[in-house]
Amino acid sequence: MTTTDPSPTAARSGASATEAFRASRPQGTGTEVSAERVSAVVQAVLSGVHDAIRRTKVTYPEFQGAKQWLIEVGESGEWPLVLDVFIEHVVEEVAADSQHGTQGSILGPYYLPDQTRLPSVARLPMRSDEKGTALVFTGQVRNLDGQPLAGAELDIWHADDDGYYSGFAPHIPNGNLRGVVVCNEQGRFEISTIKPAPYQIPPDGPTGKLIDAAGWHPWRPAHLHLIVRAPGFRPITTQLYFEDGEWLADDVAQATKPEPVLHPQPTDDGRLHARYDFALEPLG
Ligand code: MBD
Ligand code: FE
Repeated sequence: MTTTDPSPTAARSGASATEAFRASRPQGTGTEVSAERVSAVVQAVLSGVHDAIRRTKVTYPEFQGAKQWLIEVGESGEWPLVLDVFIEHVVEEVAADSQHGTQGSILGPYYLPDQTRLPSVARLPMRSDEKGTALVFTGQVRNLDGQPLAGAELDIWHADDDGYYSGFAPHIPNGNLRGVVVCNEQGRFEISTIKPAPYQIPPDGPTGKLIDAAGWHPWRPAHLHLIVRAPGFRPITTQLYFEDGEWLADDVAQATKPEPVLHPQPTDDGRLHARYDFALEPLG
């Protein structure tokens, strides 16, 4: 692979996800955890692994193969991808226990902060020849009592018509199909974009190779990613899927839920229109 290679390879998207994750972390995070907590969590994880080895009678060649795979995940920068695809959904499930309002879903590896701020009626930044079915996404942000939240924000990002994310594929301009939409005084928004394609785990990296070796499929259903915020309210990280979308019932990341699903209707001018309203809970 050369630096002028424009193809969105796993090595590139994986390494960029590792860089994006590092950049998003405050310095020194992690040092405030007590020894009791570290011991409890790590013991539980290790005993789960020990049990799996006993149950499946893992052999020495398999153990050394696993070691090699783990080294490759680190070297390729795919730890954010591996963890968000196979594990984050359970962390989100635990977090959801104490969350009211709109159902959340996982953040995933491709969020980028500080994107272009856009007015309540906006078109996401896109290429002049952006492929895909035009999609108009409208809705309202409210509190749990149904009162509109003026000044709410929708931080939105999604894949293009080929399933690639800007910032993680060198052929796509920075900021493409990403934006922070500021809702109007009634908490309403109207976002023009295109319908994303399903996402495929890159086949050429260690995550894709593991999926292939296990005989699983590498697909996530098409989705919009969102962080919905308003001052004084708990932000919600979620994803919206498309009714009848491929892989909706069989997401490799197990992050789909019945509620956050769009039901797009065709418009007279050949676009799709989807509506979704969000409910935020006050900060505790
Ligand atoms: C994605 O686009 C995604 O949303 C998740 C959770 C994992 C991998 C790719
Ligand atoms: Fe995604």
